Amino acid sequence: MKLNSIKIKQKAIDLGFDAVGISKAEPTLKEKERLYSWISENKNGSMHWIEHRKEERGDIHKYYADAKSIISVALNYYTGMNQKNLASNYKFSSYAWGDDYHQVLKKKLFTLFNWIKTIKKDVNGIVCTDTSPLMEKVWAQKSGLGWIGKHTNLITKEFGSWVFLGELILDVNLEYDLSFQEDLCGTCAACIDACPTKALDDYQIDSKECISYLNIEKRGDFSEQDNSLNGWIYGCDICQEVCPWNIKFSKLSDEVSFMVRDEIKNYSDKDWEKLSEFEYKKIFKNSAVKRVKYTGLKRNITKNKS
Ligand code: B12
Ligand code: SF4
Ligand code: SF4
Repeated sequence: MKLNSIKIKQKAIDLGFDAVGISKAEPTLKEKERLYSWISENKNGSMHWIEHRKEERGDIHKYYADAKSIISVALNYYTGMNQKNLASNYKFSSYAWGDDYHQVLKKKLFTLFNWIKTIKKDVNGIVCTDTSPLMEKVWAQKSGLGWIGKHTNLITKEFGSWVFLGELILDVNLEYDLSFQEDLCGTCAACIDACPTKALDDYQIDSKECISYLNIEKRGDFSEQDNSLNGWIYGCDICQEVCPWNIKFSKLSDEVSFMVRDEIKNYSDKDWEKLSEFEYKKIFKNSAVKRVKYTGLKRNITKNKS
């Protein structure tokens, strides 16, 4: 069998990905400039890891010199439920209700990569999701999966923005998809208006103002100046919940590992307030919530109480 884009895309869908597209690894000069100016305005806050590897983020060949093709995948995580279905007023973003997406996507991407290697032995590549130094939304758009909305997330026409992104970068040429050219936000500004901390400004986010940054990425204690978390103790979904593309086009995910864990669904405010480290470790085994550690989650609960 000869390796070609149609077969790769079919295999990705067979493995459970909801969308897949392929783009040529080429310079991203405009996006690099925007990234650099975003960093120079300190919109990354204390996420210095973005700055430290900005050259790779802005130039795919600085990250992987032999890169020829980028296979972008999206995996839908919409469970059909929202915050109103949870017992507590302390809110977890739905992206963290189930198993850690990094593990779920990487497993599927490695399976895809190994399958490709059975067809073409000498192909080399890198599997990425979230933590690798590349602009995933930019590549997803170039691979034709959707557009970057005013809330700065990648929106697909088929599933809205409740999708995780991942990539398989290969050192071989393939046939490429057309990049997604349209901006289907139009005159809508629902996300900008709904953001309680005013973190959004037309296609850009000031992370320092964003609740998701404050309760996940910010280390140490909160300062007087830090925004209210508005009840969120892990992540924030507000700008995505109000997006008409999510309201109209969300579809239930087939991925059972993303379904909400019982404790996240049923725990009361009191249960979260008296959460022990032992319980924390048990509830959040293989969960993205581990990123904040026990002390981080307790810090977020305390900030919401005060
Ligand atoms: C840093 C980071 C964050 C930061 C900053 C978010 C951000 N929007 O950049 C914080 C902690 C706030 C965050 C929060 C969230 N994140 Co996050 N995050 C990342 C990460 C690791 C890097 C993103 C990055 O490079 N940002 C820097 C900016 C400059 O890059 P960019 O957004 O790609 O840049 C484009 C736009 O900003 C725009 N732009 C910039 N300036 C200008 C100016 C003009 C005029 C225009 C038109 C455009 C424009 O163009 C840039 C490039 O061209 C990615 C994974 C990855 N490796 O890409 C995940 C990622 C973006 N996050 C993800 C998720 C799920 C979230 C949350 C939804 C989680 C949650 N529920 O709490 C929130 C969403 C908050 C929000 N409204 O964006 C997903 C998004 C999936 C999707 N459908 O898009 C990603 C892709 C992870 C993944 N693998 O699935 N995240
Ligand atoms: S995640 Fe929440 S705080 Fe951050 S931009 Fe969206 S609505 Fe605003
Ligand atoms: S809420 Fe409106 S402006 Fe914001 S991303 Fe969705 S369609 Fe675009």
